[in-house]
Amino acid sequence: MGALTELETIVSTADSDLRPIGEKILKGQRITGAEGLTLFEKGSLSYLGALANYVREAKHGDVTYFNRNFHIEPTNVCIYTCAFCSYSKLYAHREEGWELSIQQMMDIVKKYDGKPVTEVHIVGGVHPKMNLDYFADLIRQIKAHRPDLHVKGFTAVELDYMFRKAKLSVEEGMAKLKEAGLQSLPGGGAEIFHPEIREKICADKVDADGWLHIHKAAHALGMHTNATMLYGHIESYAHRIDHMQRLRDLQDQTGGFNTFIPLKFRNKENDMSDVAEVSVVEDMKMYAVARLFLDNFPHLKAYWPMLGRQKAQMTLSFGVNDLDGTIDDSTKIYSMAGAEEQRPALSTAELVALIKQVKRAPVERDTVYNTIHDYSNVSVESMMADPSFN
Ligand code: V47
Ligand code: SF4
Repeated sequence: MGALTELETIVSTADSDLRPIGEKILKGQRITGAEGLTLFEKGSLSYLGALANYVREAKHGDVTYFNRNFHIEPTNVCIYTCAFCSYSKLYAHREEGWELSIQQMMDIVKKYDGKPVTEVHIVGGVHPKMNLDYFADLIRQIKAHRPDLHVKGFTAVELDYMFRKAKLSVEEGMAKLKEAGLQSLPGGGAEIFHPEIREKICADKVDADGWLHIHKAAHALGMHTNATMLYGHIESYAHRIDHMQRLRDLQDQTGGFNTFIPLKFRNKENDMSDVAEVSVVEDMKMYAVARLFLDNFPHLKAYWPMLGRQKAQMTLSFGVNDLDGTIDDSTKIYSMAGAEEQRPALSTAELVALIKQVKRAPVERDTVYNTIHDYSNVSVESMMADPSFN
């Protein structure tokens, strides 16, 4: 039996509430919020996986993207008090945290001189003294030193604070950073948009409308952005669907989102340590429903430092087509929250091997998904022996 006929059989023999949803997906039709909720509540892992994999392969075949990147975390001092955060130190206790000068951040950038990285991802706490001019200066210096390095930086939470402090509108602030050289926005700070949950886990930072406004303004300037969702804590499936619905609606208007990244809540060393982490089955269901519901998002990413390498490999059968990057042990956000990877770093050869082990086609991309190199026909052994991939 061919793969599609097999899937048609799975769909036609499914329970009466799941069958019509599967039929819609096979016809390429959009599912509703209520149908998304039914998938979460009633869909078996195998049903969701089969459908999500069908959509993934229809969009991307076996192609699985990664990039060569590193992070800069300017500070973990933060004025906010998100209950799930294991990373931040309040301003009053800032001596326990770190605050990097522009020089120190440029030294990190210079460490990569001559290395084939294509992206720097800048993200950190909201420090009251690191303002818009400070970061515009940093971006200018990075671009002057290395014009080919794509600068992806600052969550909507950091941007909201910077713009308000500078007394600029969102549109003016974004234009200023774009002019300095900022090219795209990461997806952080979204957490769960619904106020019922947001008020409990991160009441004091930018709300859903403010987050979406910042991404809309970036899209209007031609910048691409990502979106995340922090799942697996005190939210319900309905809150997850509400979150994805708001993203899908904005994407219908702008088309500016590249990637959706579900982030699994980790419970170490934070004020929500009493909340149990969800199972691997829940993780895979989350990816699958995201792939099925967010029909207008081109890419679905599993951030491997958070999940660990083996679960990241599994996600490639549940709708995911991107694993993020080499990272080079340059981020602490997840290791501090108890993520699997305590010193996240993968060489290009290791990432390619990881993807090939599950029979997918590894493709190095730039930040906006232009292909840099297709490694499908390159042998892992030859890459392991080549220092430029290690
Ligand atoms: O918004 C914080 C999350 C995010 C915890 O755009 C936690 O390519 C789990 O958004 N358990 C920031 N998650 C990081 C981020 C990101 C990461 C990788 C790639 C991209 C991209 C964006 O980290 C925060 C928050 O949701 N986070 N604490 C925790 N205990
Ligand atoms: Fe600050 Fe971000 Fe941590 Fe919230 S998640 S406390 S905004 S560093």
